[in-house]
Amino acid sequence: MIKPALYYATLSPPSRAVMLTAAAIGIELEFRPIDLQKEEHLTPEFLKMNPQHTIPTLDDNGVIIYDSHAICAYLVGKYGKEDNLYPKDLAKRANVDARLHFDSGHLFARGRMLYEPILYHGSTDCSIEKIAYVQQCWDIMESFLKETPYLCGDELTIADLCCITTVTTINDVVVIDETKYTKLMAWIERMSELPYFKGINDDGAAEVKKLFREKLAENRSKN
Ligand SMILES: N[C@@H](CCC(=O)N[C@@H](CS)C(=O)NCC(=O)O)C(=O)O
Repeated sequence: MIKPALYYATLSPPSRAVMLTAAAIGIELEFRPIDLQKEEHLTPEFLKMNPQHTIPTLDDNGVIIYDSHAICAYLVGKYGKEDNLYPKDLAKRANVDARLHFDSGHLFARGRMLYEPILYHGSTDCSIEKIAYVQQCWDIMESFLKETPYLCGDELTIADLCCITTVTTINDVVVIDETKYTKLMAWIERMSELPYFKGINDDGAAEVKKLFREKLAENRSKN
């Protein structure tokens, strides 16, 4: 079998979500690193493949898929031996889809509004208001986890794999009050115990944390 190729960066939370999903279902990917700082996602070749110029992007023998959530669902459907990570049952699947959209539309989107201007556009705006807007997601996630160990119930799904990479990347700036969000903290701990988790996630998350602090200081020194 020719391995599906993943265009990715370790600092990208959605790229790490796809890597976690591949590890969870036990398939190997061919990794093709993309350096966003060098604008390798804006080359004509990359834009031809993905006009949205985002990573992760998957090339599965000519089938091109972008958006991590779509990629994770595809990989489980095509290569997963079981459907637990992305159930075929329509009601269960809708629940997972809703949480994937929560990551896309709320969690990652709000985080990106805080991080991207500082990392790439010289901004110094790390205001309490911007942070508080992302922190609202902790309330929502605490509710999701009120009665179950995972975001969609008793089983791990791709919704957990997609949300955890975002949470563990931004949780130093967008602080989680450990006394208030006990379910969320327990979920983070539970996710970090997955055998493949730390090796895939931790370096990239630490890289973003360091880069964010350095860029914020650099941007402030120029203002
Ligand atoms: N919803 C998308 C978001 C992907 C995304 O925004 N990736 C960032 C890196 S973390 C990126 O490619 N940024 C470059 C750009 O948008 O031009 C997904 O889940 O794949």
